[in-house]
Amino acid sequence: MKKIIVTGALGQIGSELVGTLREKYGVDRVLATDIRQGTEHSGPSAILDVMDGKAMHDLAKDFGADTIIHMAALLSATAEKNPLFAWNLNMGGLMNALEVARTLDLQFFTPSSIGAFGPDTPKNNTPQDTIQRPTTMYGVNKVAGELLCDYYHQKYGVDTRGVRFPGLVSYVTPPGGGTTDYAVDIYYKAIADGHYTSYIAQDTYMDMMYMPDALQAIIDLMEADSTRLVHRNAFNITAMSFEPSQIAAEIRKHIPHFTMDYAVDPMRQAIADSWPNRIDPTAAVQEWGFKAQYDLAKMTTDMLEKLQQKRI
Ligand code: AKB
Repeated sequence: MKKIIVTGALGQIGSELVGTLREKYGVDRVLATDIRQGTEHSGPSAILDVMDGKAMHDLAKDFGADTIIHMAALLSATAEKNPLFAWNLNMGGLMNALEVARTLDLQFFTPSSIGAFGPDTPKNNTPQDTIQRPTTMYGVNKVAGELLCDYYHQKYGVDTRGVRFPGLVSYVTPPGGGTTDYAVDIYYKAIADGHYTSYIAQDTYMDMMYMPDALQAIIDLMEADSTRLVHRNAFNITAMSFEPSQIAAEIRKHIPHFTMDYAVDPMRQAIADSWPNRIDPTAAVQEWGFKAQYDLAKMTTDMLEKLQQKRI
C-alpha cells in the first residue's frame, strides 16, 4: 500500500487529489503539504515551501513516503507576468522533488501541460512526440521539466511518471492564473449572473478535461505496469476540445437566458493561440489504458448541478 507525499496540496489539482488518494489508500497514508496552512483537508498535513529541498526531504523521510506527487507550480498566465519567479519556483521546486525521489527512492509524478507546445507544433491531433518550442515561460518550464524527469529516470533509475494536462475544469477549487480558466469561470458566472464576458476569443480551440478524469488518470498512470511504459513522462491526455461559443451553447441548454460576449485579453489570447487545438492521446491509451468518462455535455450537466448545490 502506497505512502504518498503531495506538494501543492491546496492548489487546483492538489485540493481534490488528496481526498481521492485518501479514499483509495487511507487517510493516514497521504501527507498533504503546501506553502500555507489550509482547513480543506483533514489528515496528515505540513507547511512546505518547495524551494526548501531539505525540508521536503525531511518531511518525506519522516513520513516514510514511497511516492512523491509534485504539484506545486505557477500556471501559465501568472508565470508570464513574473517569469523570473516562475523559473525559480517551477524549476527549483521540481529539482528539489526529483532529488527527494532520487535520494529516498520514491516513485515520482509531476504534471506537464499542453503549454509545453508552441506555435510550431502541429495544431491538430498533436502527436506525442513532436516539435516543442513554446513561447511562454510556463511552456519553457514544462519542456525543461519533461526532460528532467526523463533524465532522472535514465540516469538514476527514478520511477518518474507524468502527463500533459489540458485545461482542467472543476467545481471544487477555482484555478489560479491559467489560460484555460475561462472554461471554469463561465460556469460560475452563468449561475450567478446569467452572463459571461470571455477573455478568450471565439474560435480558439483548446483541450480540456473534467477533474474526476484528471484524478483517475494520475492514479491509473502511477499504478500502471512499468514494463508497458515507453514514454513514462509527459503523456498527452485530453477529454474534449472546444472553443468559447461551444461551451456557451452547452450551458444554454440548461440556462436558456445565458448570454456571452467577448473582451479579449491579449496576453492570455496570445498564449492560447500558441497552444494546440487538440492533442492526440494515443500513446497514453496504448501504454496504460487512459480513458476519459466526461465529454462537454456530461461535464456541463455535472458542473451546473454541483455548483447549484453549493449555492443552496
Ligand atoms: C493553464 O492554463 O495554465 C493550465 C494549463 C493548460 O496548463 N490550465
